[in-house]
Amino acid sequence: GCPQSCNNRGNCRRQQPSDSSSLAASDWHCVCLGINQWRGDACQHSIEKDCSDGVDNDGGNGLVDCFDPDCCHQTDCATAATCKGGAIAKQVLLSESPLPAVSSFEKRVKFLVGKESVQLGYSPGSIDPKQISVLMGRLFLPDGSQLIGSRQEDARNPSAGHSLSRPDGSFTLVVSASGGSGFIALSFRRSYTPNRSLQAEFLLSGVPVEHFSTWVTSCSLRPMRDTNDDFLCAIVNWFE
Ligand SMILES: [Ca+2]
Ligand SMILES: [Ca+2]
Repeated sequence: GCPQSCNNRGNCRRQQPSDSSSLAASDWHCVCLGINQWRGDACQHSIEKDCSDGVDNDGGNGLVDCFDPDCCHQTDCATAATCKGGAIAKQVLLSESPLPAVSSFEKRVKFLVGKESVQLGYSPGSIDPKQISVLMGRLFLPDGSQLIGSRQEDARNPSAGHSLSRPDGSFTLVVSASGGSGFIALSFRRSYTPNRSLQAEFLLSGVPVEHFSTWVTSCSLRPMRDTNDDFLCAIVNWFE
């Protein structure tokens, strides 16, 4: 059945299984009642309903109006900085001329960096082509909101530039673990009121040595504010 019986805020539906032998729990899902009232896999979270009243309507996440990702699809917030997401890598790639079939990793990921691309503010020479990695992840708030408009960079190498997270919370960052340390100081910053930002930083080590590898973690990072709530969570993959 559905998680927490949809908390009586949704209808439990079963997807037609694509494979008739599978009766996995994930075949069941909640269709939340009402439009823009509840979300989450068990309809357990309310939504910021009014995006211009100066009030945190969903009461739980501390983010008011255009600071709340719920509001980013509303016209009230069309120009808000917190609703500005980064470029989508696939779309940038489509505007590039195709590469030769055999190209180095550096050549294949180079398109991610540039004025019209995913990673902004890059100073030439700040990424060592021999140490290049691409970091991908998604950012969520504890209530399940996908966090758009977070700014990521390697705090140990800020001249390599930064990227912005997209409407689905995903981000991409090109890094290089040069300088002998092998560490990346992955830093996140995102406004959550007009004067305050969520900030988090954590050290990543063990940049993969294999040609392609994945490193997944779920983390709980704490913001610089007076609460015990974990605010950001990222799932991070390395590709090299
Ligand atoms: Ca509001
Ligand atoms: Ca809110």
